[in-house]
Amino acid sequence: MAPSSASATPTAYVRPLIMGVVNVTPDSFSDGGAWFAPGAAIAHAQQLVADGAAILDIGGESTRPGAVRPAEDEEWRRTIPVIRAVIDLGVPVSIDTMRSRVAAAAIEAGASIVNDVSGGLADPEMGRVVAQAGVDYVAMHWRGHSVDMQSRAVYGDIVAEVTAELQERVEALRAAGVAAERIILDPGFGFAKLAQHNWDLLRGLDVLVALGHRVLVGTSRKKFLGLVGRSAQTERPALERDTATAVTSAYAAENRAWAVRVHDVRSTVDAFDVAEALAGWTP
Ligand code: PMM
Repeated sequence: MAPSSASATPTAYVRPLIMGVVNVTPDSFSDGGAWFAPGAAIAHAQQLVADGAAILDIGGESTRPGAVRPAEDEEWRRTIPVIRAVIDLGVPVSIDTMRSRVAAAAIEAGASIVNDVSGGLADPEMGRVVAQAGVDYVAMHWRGHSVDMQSRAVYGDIVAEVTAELQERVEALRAAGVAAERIILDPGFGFAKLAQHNWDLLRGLDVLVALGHRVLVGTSRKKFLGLVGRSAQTERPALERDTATAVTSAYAAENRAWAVRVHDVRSTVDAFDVAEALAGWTP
């Protein structure tokens, strides 16, 4: 008897890396400043690694819609001591910053990835600093600072526009000397995007992946995940969006994302385990 499709040859499944978020901020939308004290941030980073994070992303600036920027020295004070403290946990450390001087200090402290939500647009020196250091660089899709970014959430074809705008960033970064293989692209969920834009962008993730760069997906706890189903009437609070995040993480994995950036690592580990079991993967 011919094998049924249910027992067909396992499909190739590549498990994305999980980047665990450590927001050293008093005002992040996703965790309300729970990790603002350095000791709390360090303990949280240890827990994320124990849970399965393969990268730690340390940030000192909240980018929630409407957020006001901290001064550069304040961002430095929030992030650099935490990076120094977590650098020996055994996973690569990423600095979430739009400022080249904070990025340079973080690299000096041991960070090997610069995660810039502005894709180099906020600080003209960023490309040069990253090129000189030879580190990985996440270029996220961005249309301006958080204080008024939602006024720029105007698109015809969002997938095509985000892809084209990221391609422009790649060209600018390469012109600044950043090696193509160091550039990781991120569609920037929630940044200058309304709820429907985020769904359209996630559905079109394969278009961005097809550019050939590694792709990072950051849907974790974002507002559009709090507006689905029965909770659409009353927005679900950020801390109750981890199951929805695990589902979008699994979708990102199916569509060959390189990594997902999440706050709750355990639920995304679960989602990836389930996807692997379905794909017939055995350890
Ligand atoms: N989102 C936030 C912050 N940094 N970095 C990348 N690369 N991608 C994102 O989607 C992203 C980011 C905002 O979320 P947070 O304040 O909870 O960290």
